[in-house]
Amino acid sequence: MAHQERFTERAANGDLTIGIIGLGYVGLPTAIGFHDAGFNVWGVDVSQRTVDMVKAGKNPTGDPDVDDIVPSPGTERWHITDSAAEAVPHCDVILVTVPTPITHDLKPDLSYVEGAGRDVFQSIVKGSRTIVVLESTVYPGVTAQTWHPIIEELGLVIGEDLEIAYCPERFNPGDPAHGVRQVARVIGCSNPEVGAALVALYQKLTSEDVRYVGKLEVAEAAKVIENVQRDINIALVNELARIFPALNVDVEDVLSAAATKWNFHRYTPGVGVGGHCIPVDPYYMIQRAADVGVPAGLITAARAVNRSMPSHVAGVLSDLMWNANVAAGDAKVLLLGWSYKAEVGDPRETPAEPLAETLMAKGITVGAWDPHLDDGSYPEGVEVISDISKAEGYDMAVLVTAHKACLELDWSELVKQMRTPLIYDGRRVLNLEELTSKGWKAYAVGRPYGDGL
Ligand code: SAJ
Repeated sequence: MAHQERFTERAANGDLTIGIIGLGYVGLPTAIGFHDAGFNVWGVDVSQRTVDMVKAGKNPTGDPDVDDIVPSPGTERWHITDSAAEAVPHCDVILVTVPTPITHDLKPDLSYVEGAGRDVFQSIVKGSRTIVVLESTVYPGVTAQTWHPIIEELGLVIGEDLEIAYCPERFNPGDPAHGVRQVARVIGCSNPEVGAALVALYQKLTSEDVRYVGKLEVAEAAKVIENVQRDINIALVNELARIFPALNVDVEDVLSAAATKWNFHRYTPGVGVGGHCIPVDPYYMIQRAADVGVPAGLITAARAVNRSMPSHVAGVLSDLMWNANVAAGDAKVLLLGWSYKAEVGDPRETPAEPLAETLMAKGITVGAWDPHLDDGSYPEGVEVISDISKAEGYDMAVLVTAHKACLELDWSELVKQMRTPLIYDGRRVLNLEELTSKGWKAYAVGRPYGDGL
């Protein structure tokens, strides 16, 4: 029986050992998912803190959905280590789920993909045909460009010692409806038989569609443009959120009206676009287009619009406090929420940071309260508020992250703690009329700000 057929049969029976390199937001739920699906799992992470926490049955990620599903110590078929060299020889398939951030000058940082690849390939057993699958978000060509040189340098042969494939993670932190067991997947691989074998494997993980889509580059491109499209759509509503107030029209009224059309896709303007996906992945596509000399003007322009939102909002906040006679050198702003997204504790690329920095550069004092983040998550200069009932003497409250905890604040109490009762809804999720009735002067992104409500 051919290697792939045997692999497919073993996948169907859960009789495979799966290695996961990188136990973060994506890797840990993936390891748990394959373990729950009956497979033997080896989880590997370079962070001793992560390894220790997972070994103790604790969740080192910020995603609350993982809190109570980490297998307890001693669970069978569940092995955690900081050494790829220890894990790899046990594994039939190895999934690489390491970060692919951008550098300070907005270029793709592939060092984690390279490092994890080298750690894995160095420990591949010759002739084993171990399948190594990259899941991290990259751009077309990266898997081959990054890993082939290492494979050749180590004298390994694809098709004999190992196979490589790409299966993008599609994980939505803080969204239990779209966990690793409920999302459709695409698989790219130059060898269709290996692609088919991986389809059989991932079908054991997720209840949704799993599809072999052809060569690696197709799957790499699909993932990155999924997020490029989202960034462009958000940029459109953010640009409209700057145009319509100048026309004395609330952008949310316009978007809600337009959304009555059957194929209008509803997005919401905000103080900015954060996270480790949406504001990052477009730079991969921009880089790849530049590599081949094709302009990516729309993708680049959308990034510029979204990146400009924090400074745009900082300017509006300054105007509003000026109009309310708040003394320029003495103004204090309270940020409600800091995490890039509601219900998760993740400050990566959060728009709260450039917003705070722009305000502080104007001499404005900035306090921040986010019950999902620990006190060490904030940059220098931000006054960390651990207990919102202790926040006194602020002139402007800004809803930055639509955490439930923010939406459920006692606004009648908080307004009494303010020196000036100004509030700015940076995510268009608050009931501005209700806030006004409680004594606030309420404003919001994309809403005309004549004299408040
Ligand atoms: N945002 C807006 N307006 C919107 C939607 C989002 O300003 O209408 C902002 C959010 O506040 C946040 C940022 O954009 O700061 C990103 O939000 P997101 O909902 O896209 O959340 P992410 O970054 O966790 O995106 C994940 C991604 N999942 C994967 O990469 C596997 C993304 O592909 C998903 O489309 C997204 O979840 C989702 O669908 O929620």
